[in-house]
Amino acid sequence: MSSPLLITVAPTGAETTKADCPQLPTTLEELVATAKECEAAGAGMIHVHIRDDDHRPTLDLGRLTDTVQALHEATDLVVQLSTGGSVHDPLDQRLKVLDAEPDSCSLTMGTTNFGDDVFSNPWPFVTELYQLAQERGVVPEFELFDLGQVAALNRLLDKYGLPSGGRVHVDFVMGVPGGMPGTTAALVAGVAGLPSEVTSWSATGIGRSTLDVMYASLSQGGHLRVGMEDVLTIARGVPVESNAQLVERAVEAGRIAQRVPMSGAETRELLGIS
Ligand code: KMH
Ligand code: ZN
Repeated sequence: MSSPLLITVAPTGAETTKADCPQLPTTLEELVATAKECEAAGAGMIHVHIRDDDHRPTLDLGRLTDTVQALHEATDLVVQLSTGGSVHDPLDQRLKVLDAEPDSCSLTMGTTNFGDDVFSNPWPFVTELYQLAQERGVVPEFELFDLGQVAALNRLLDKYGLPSGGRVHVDFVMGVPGGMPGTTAALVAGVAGLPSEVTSWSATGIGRSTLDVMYASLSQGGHLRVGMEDVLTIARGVPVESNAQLVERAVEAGRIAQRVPMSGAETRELLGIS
């Protein structure tokens, strides 16, 4: 019997330049077209970073609000805004992302070395963002870059209770230089430490770890995140042509594992989004 598979697409990210990767969707038109293609291919949720007119990462509230609206008009995908932004974004601007009223927001459970940079998520910021999401009815996806962040999630839920909607969804982001490796062993250790309140989890492997993490997640009953935020090659030395290509590959891997892609409506139910 087949079971449902949530495929989240993370099409843009904040760390790759348009110059290095012209096929990266950086304008609103490109993002909406990508979202439609990925929904048709089998995605149920989109994890969104936006860019300015020069294709640089921005947390401009007007643009974020327009983006949420445009994605809702064009698709039935769950719209998740990144509160991680880029490694250079200040914490106060990252909190303001919730003013754009997304369905969901990413919420990273601790500070991580991120290549040569630092992705800053001090505990007071994490707790403020979490309580703001609870107040606003925005459903967080807890992003875990390291095993210590699994413990931090236990601590957060113990102290502040359940998110809006009562479901707890987690995404393991693996293989960042500075975070946990993208290996089956690390994923199994992470899953074993998850709080009992967790109702669903997905995983994504950055760069070369992408396939290892995809198969490890399927083997453990997890969901998947794919997209050009996380990987820019479809095979060694072969550039990704589009985000839909990565979604299609995830659908095919899921099919072999007897998993069926979830629609936006099914994803809303999974995540407790009304
Ligand atoms: N761009 C990374 C530093 C998130 O979206 O919440 C952080 C990130 C996580 O992408
Ligand atoms: Zn992101």
